[in-house]
Amino acid sequence: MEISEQRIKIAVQKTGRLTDHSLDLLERCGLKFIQSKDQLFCYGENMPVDLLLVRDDDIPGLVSEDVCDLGIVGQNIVEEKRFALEQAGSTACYDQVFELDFGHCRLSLAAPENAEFSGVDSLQGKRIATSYVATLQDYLSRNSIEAETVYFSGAVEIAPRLGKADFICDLVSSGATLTANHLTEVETILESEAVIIQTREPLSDEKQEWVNRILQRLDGVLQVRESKYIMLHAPRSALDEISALLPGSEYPTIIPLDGQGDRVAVHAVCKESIFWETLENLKAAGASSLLVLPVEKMLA
Ligand code: PRT
Ligand code: ZN
Repeated sequence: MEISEQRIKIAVQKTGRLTDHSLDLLERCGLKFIQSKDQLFCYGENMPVDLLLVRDDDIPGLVSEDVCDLGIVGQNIVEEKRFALEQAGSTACYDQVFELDFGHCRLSLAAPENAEFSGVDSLQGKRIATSYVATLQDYLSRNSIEAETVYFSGAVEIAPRLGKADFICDLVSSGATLTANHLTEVETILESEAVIIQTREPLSDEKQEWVNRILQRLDGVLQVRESKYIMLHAPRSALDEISALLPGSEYPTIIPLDGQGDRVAVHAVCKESIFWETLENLKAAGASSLLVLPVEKMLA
């Protein structure tokens, strides 16, 4: 399959924690793909949009160098590349467009269970193993700490047991890996989730239009995830109280009900979860015939 300059290219992790979520999100935006035999490339069948399947660490570089127009990657990687470039006196050529609400984790410092840690000063003069050298350096210099960073490309959690480091700085999600290695999380350096990044290189009008369309659809997909459509009947006099109880909803639609006196139908999109408690409170405020429906698609 040929890679055309005229088509939008999105860099996505080939195999890893972000892959399934990234592909699922793009499919929900209406994109349909055929994967190449070497599995490094996906051709967009129904839109001029192709995917490059790569290692997550390469994604910021590919977007920065304009090989790809967009990329889906963890903030931890985006920040690490940004700090590394800054520390080398350079700057990244991409912008983070928005957060995608998956791949949540944090970059944290952890200490062996028996180690002394009474705050960031305990790191003074110590050795810290990490794959996130630039982010850690930035954190240490912001806190005026002189410590030695020891680079580990993986399995950072075994560094203290090997006698290679006093502390580690690594990604944590459930904390199970730390516990299994008798390590305790002592400080969070960075909160992270998957984000979409966009090149700063100007695009042709046609490509920019497609990029805007994809970003708008992504935004729509993220918005509907929590959104619910709620319908209820209520007396007109209770509308203020009922509107205030509808979570994350702007401008409910009010429809008169034939032959029902001052009772009206209220329809609203709620951008937050609706719990049983919310329904009970609405009922107590005078609402009846409550119905909550999922939202399939939304375009602002
Ligand atoms: O091959 P490639 O370079 O593309 O993949 P990779 O092995 O570098 O990355 P991958 O697939 O492991 O992770 C991709 C992205 O997922 C990361 O850059 C983060 O943005 C995000 N993410 C979310 C995580 C985690 N959660 C996570 N828990 N990345 C890694 N971990 C690791 C962590 O390094 C540690 O080893 O999981 C372990 C800790 O997990 P818990 O649950 O035991 O705390
Ligand atoms: Zn990686």
